Amino acid sequence: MSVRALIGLGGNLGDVRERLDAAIAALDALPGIAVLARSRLYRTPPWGQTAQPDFVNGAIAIETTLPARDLLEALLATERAFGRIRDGERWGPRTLDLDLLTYGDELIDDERLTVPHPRIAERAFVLLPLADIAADAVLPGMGRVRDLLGAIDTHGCTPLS
Ligand code: X6L
Ligand code: MG
Ligand code: MG
Repeated sequence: MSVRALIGLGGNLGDVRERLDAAIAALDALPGIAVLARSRLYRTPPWGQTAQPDFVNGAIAIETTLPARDLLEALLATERAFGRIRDGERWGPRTLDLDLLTYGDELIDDERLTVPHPRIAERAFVLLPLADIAADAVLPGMGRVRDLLGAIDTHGCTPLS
């Protein structure tokens, strides 16, 4: 039994492009995860805490045999392997952020995990890369990626060459 999941990637410290390439390869190498597609990478202005460097963001589609909770743990372990330090600063700069956006068509909402990620529909830095690989995907309870993207402002977000 395998499930298709969508994962958002980002970072804004050091050589993010190189790190995202390496992180995607590391995820693909894990037992139970196969990368199906990857988006372009985008330079995006920082949201939330705006006094920090621009981000590089992307997205991947994977096929996985891992339960959602195990997949989340694999993402967090990969963040740590690529230098992510969670020091309590909520929206601060980071080397690598891996967000579980969707897990099949499941709706999950517990203390560890909320899927689909509740803020996808507002965020150009998530929807732009998602539209590269899953424009026709319907995010459970939210709508089609293409339609969500059409409803927001994407200015300031540009594909890396
Ligand atoms: C008001 C208050 C408006 C808070 C927005 C938005 C907070 C996004 C946090 C917000 C608010 C976030 C990334 C980022 C972060 C990223 C870009 C977050 C968590 N992560 N900006 N800011 N890319 N461009 O991956 O998403 S911090
Ligand atoms: Mg994030
Ligand atoms: Mg995160």
